[in-house]
Amino acid sequence: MDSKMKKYRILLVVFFGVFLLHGAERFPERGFYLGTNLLVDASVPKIKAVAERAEKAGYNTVYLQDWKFGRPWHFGERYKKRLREVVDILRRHKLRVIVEVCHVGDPCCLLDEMPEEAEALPSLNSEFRIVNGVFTPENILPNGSFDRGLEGWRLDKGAKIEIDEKAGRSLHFTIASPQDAPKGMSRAWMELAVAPYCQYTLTFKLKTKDVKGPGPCFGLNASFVADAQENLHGLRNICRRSIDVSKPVKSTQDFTEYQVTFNSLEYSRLKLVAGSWFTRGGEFWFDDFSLKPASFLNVLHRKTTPVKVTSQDGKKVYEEGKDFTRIVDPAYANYRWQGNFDDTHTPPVIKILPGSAIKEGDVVKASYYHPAFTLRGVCICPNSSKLKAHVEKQIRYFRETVSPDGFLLNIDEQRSYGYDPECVRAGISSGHALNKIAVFAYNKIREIAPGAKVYMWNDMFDPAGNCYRDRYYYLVRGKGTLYNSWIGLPKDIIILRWTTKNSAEFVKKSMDHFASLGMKYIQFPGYFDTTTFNPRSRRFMEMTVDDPACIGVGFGQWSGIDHFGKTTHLEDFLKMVEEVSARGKSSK
Ligand SMILES: [Ca+2]
Repeated sequence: MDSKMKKYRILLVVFFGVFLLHGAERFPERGFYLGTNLLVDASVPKIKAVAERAEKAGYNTVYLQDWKFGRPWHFGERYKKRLREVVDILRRHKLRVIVEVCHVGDPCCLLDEMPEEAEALPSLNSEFRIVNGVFTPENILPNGSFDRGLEGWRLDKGAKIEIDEKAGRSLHFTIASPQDAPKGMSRAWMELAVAPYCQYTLTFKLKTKDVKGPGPCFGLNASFVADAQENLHGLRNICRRSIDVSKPVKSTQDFTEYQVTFNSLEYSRLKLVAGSWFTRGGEFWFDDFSLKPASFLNVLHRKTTPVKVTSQDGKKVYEEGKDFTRIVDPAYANYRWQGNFDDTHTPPVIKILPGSAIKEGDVVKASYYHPAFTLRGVCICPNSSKLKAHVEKQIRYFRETVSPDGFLLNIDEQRSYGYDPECVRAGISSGHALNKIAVFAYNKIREIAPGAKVYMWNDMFDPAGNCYRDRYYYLVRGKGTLYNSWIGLPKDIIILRWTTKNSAEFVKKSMDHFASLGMKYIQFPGYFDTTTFNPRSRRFMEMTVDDPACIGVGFGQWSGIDHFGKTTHLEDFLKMVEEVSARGKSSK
């Protein structure tokens, strides 16, 4: 190598050394979120590979997640050994290890150990007729098979929707051009009288032909909205999912049956909306809509969630095991595998017993509780009497096993609250309940692991996240009850500030919110699960570079460990951060 080249190389090293120092100085914490399954042996070499890359790229912190963290003790010595092995690997690569505890939100892995503590919704006075000795719900949706044409249905103006006599007299949608779906919408809807606080099951059939995008479900939906006004926008969607995810819709398929279950909550009128949102082309047919009270689907058995069956006038109370068979759903938290909640399976069959006071043809009323299904599953009740002891057990387990550098309170996406008898009895707002559990966990960590840092996601404590002042948040009872959830939070909880809202305005509001509380945050500028690098992340980093409340950066990828190998986003992210920090300095 000639001396000129040598000099050039040395200069290059010095230059990049200074360059890297900028980012390291500006953002002392450089972390990444790592979702794993430690029970699987193959996870170890994968974690090793990611740790090597992370060290090389300049990361110094890992936020470690595994659904087994909900009850790690359940998996015995083998799991303890694995956890220690993995934490050793991460530390050898100069990564501080932060473990997730206090899982309050959707989905909740604490329920694996105590499934009966799920946040519950009441189903009150559902009516069943006894047919052939079986509790049988009746359909309340008129003209769901279109035998009387479009009677009772309304259609999006200008959309190409008609009855197809040849396809079983079904409702036929055609999107040959954007004009067939004004404003991207092509929908039919019906307003229905329902009983408040009743678990209902909607079934229907859907056929498709060459349907195109926008997403994996092709934007086809059958959902329920409440707070019905004349237009369909700005309504409260009380139905967890658009279409049964266990049977995804294909671009072309023959009539296939779907099931959607929901609770009517406080509403006596709902809109059923079926059709397409932003589908880009193709044809589809809906038929055979039917809406019935759900037959004890996922009936919940807890002391505070009793089951009651009476005569139609409510005067006679019937006895379980004497007048009718036991009301149990074997698939409760046990669908396909233990701990799995599901609302698409066949409900239990309840029969009258010999000598029963209930007679064939009678109508009975039944009241019971069932879990509230939200985004991906079920949340725990934040007022559950067992929650605090469980969170303390988690903290002690990790302290004793690996003594983590910090704990991440995984309180996020608590999409249901307030209807459970435990919440009603507690008489506090959803924001207050989440605040209480956060402060409890914080104090326990201070007591059990005094040197460890405490982290928490922003969304349930952020007015620019999920804490709206004047809107509903999914199945949380009442508008704005999450607002003020942040009052009195310990100031040294470090916020992992991530937002799904890709708008600079929301990110700025959220940053200012935590700064005004005197709290520090780690900036998670969006997600990195796509194949192309998130283009907005740079903008969000530029916004935060001069904010003294921001003490670090976080790389957020939620797709699990296998996704790391598919892109170089992990490295590219810190490079982008370095560039932004260097520019931030030089512009001063
Ligand atoms: Ca039909």
